[in-house]
Amino acid sequence: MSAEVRTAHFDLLLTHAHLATMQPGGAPYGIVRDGAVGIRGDAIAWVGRSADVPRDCNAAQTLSCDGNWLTPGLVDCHTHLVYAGSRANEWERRQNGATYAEIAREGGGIASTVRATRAASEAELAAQSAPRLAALASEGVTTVEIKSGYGLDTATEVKQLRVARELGLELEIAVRTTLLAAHALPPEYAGRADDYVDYVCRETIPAVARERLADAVDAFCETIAFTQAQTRRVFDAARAHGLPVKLHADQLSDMDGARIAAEAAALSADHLEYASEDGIAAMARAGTVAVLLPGAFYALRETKLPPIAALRRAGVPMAISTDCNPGTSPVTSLVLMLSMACTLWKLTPEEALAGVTTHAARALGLRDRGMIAQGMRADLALWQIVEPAELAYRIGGNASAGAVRAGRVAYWGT
Ligand code: DI6
Ligand code: FE
Repeated sequence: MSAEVRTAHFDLLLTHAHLATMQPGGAPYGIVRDGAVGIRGDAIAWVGRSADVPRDCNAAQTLSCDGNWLTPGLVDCHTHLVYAGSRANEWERRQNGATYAEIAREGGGIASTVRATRAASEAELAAQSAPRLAALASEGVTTVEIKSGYGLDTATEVKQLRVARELGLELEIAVRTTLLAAHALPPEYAGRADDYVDYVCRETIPAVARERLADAVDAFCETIAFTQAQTRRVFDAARAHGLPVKLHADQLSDMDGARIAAEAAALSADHLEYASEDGIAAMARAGTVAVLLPGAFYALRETKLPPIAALRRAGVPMAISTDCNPGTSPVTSLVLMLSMACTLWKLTPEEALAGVTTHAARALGLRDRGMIAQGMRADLALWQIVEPAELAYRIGGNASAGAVRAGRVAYWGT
């Protein structure tokens, strides 16, 4: 090792920002007042107070944050944003008294989105989905998970995943993809759910794994979707192909989904309104993250609160996400979910912010982001706010004043 002291070099130096680093164990939000962040390549090389920036450092570009707040780039860890068509018409019928079940019997609901998604070309699907991803990105979101699940045949599931990956490259957002072929029963398999699960395990999962199009596999375990045994078969097939799993668990009824997810060492169990104490204890032991989805809770007028106090007591990390989908959560603002999580469920503003940063990253198995710390990926969001709680306090409007993605300035200035 040379003892020579080298001048610090940064490709980008951000100064005069209050930092909500979200590093645990210290000040609330991991706050550093009048802080600075030095970035080299796509990673954070230095974090500290502006006054302590090495005097002899050379920075290719320096930007003052003018006393605004920097947080980690936000992570939306559960979306279904690649789909075709609209369900606004069905929603209007529901407002006028039709029930979800009636609409489903007439071939609406998930089936109508499946028809539109199958019929759309890759270019049409991308064109319809891009504004949703762009809307998230305009509010400081730097990583987005996108699920398939509106194809329900191998070719269309592959098309959805490919479009998701392409949109990430085009819009320069980090996209993680999840195969959700076990989302609903396609019409051609009506009455033959086990045969469809066979097909998913024997054809769809291997095809998607071969093309490396998915980072994880998800399933919907529910009375109106797939049974516990079917869910376990999907998980076994995913494991056989080296893919981690996640689960839509206990959203509408207690299916013991939290425990099934934990037993499979799932990255996350999502929704969880009806999860049991036993299921939560199993999640804590397995290190499975709870992904809570206030948009779906709100849009479905759900009255059963997710078991926040029990999750907190058990020490299960809670992530918050949009669940962006055309049926139960037509949401394209992750920041709005902070308000809903705090107001509807009494999360603290600090828990909510951890839910869209540190814990959301963990729900995707990503250890390189979700925190402002040396060595982390340089994904940062700048906000024109006076304190971090303002992110959850505001309802509407966009306080985003800048974003850095993998070390590159994506936008800057309001
Ligand atoms: N849970 C939901 O709330 C959505 N999917 C799921 O697994 C519903 C999706 C839709 O109605 O299109
Ligand atoms: Fe979902």
